[in-house]
This record gives sequence, structure tokens and C-alpha cells, in this order.
Amino acid sequence: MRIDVVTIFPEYLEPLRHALLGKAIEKGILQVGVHNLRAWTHDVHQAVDDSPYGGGPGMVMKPGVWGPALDDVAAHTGPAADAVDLTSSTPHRITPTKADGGMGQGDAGGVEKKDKKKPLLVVPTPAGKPFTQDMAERWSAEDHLVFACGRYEGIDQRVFEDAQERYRVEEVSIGDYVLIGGEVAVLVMAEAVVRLIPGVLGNQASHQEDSFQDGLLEGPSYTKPRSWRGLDVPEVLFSGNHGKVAQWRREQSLERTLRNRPDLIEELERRGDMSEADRTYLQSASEPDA
Ligand code: 6GU
Repeated sequence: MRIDVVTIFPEYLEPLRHALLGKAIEKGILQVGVHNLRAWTHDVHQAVDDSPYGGGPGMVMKPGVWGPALDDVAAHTGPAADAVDLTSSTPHRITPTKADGGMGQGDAGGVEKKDKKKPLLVVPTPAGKPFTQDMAERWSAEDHLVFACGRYEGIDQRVFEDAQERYRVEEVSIGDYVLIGGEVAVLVMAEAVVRLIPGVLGNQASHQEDSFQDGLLEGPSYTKPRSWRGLDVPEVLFSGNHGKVAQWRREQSLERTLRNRPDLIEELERRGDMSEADRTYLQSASEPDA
């Protein structure tokens, strides 16, 4: 996968070089380009914004700057071709796997790309559709994601109308609060997406049990020691009975979801994904102790 980010604060995207994402870059699974929007300005002041038509507070980012920037990033031309891709912050030890022949899964094997799809242009904005795990999963199968980070009061809307020629465009929000710009939201979304690309996480099974994977939150986890500060690990985890452990984990998930995200329990019921055993357990969990 290739990710390009267009921003007036390229240094904000530095964390993309670290940890899991850095490792994915090193393995050749991920390429990241960060582009300074000011490379596409025409004036000595490198102005990227102007006052809003119709009045009101703040500034709006100029279409004459964003248009050519997005053209160049899609085509890998102009200043977008000059930018060097991010390199991993530190060399990581790469464990060769059977799946990638130890070469990473990038373009290894010279496999021809399928249908040339338009790249996906993601516009981080509090006015967008909510970002979800479902979205992260769909995006993890994309060849090319481009993030357009707006600041101030946003970007002239015509930029996104026009960009439909070259991109599939999605306006996306990471939650019901307002950030100063899209950069931090890009870090959030990129991390959620990249960890789902095959070969990025060490343990391929590890996202089968993520929160949201089955519409429920993940339950609690425990490790050694068995007793710590007078608190004991639940007995069932030592039973060696996988069925009983799975049942207990399901119940812990249901209980935590009911407590922290009752909306998800309603959604599970609506989708018909709640078993009779689930319902019985939730009944008993929501009754006050005798
Ligand atoms: Cl994606 N961007 C900005 N600027 N603010 C936000 C957001 C995104 N999601 C919530 N608030």
C-alpha cells in the first residue's frame, strides 16, 4: 500500500515512521509520502488560505493551491514526485515469513496489479462520516490512500468536487469533537488501517479478537503473576477447558459492552447476532446482586 499525506505541517506526520508503521515501511509493505502543501503556492508569502465568501470567522484554504497539489499526488508528478518517502526511524529486526518469502509483501513476486482503481482521497473533517473498524478493514485492501489535511475553516468545497475526476473521495471524522486540523486524525486512521494489512502484525490471529471485530468490546486480559497485590486472576483461565474459557470471554465482552457501549448491544440485537445464551447472561448481569 502507498499512503500520501498533503499538509502544511509535514513534521506532524513524523510518528508514521515509528514502531509498527516504520516496520511496515522497512518490510516494503508500506510506502509513505508526506507533501508540504506550500510547494504548490505561487506567491512570495506562500499563502494557502483566504477569507471566506459570505463572511464569517477564520480562513478557507485556496482551491488554486489544493487542486494542483492533488493532481500531482495522484499522478506522482511535479513537487509530489520530488518528495522523498519516509524511511523507518530505526532498523527493526524482520522475521522472514512463509507468506512473503522474507522479502516483504510489497511488490514481491512481480505480481501484476488488478484493475487500476482510482486512489481513495480521504478528507479528515469533523463534518465527515464516522471512521469505523469496518472502514479501516476496507481501506486496508486499497493500493493508494491519499489524505488531504485541512486547517482553518476547511478547504474550498470545489476542490473535492473537482477531485472526483481522479479520486474516489470520502469525508471522514474520527469522533464528535473538533481538532485544529486533520493531521492527528490521519495518524489515527493510518495506524488503524496499516495494522490490518497482512504481514504487518506479527501474529496474524491477533486482530480476530479485537474490539469491534464481532460487534462487541474486548474483555479483560491477565498475565503472570497469578496473584498480585492480593488480586487473583479469574479461576476459569486455569481450567484448561477451552470451551469454558471462550464462554467466559464472551460474557466478559458482553458485560463490558453493556457498561461502556450500550448502543453496541442494541446494534447486535438489531443485526440478529445475539444468542439466547448471550441474552440470558445479560439479563443476569443487569440484575442487581441478590
Ligand atoms: Cl477527521 N478532522 C478534524 N480537523 N477534526 C476532527 C476530525 C477530523 N474528527 C473529529 N474532529
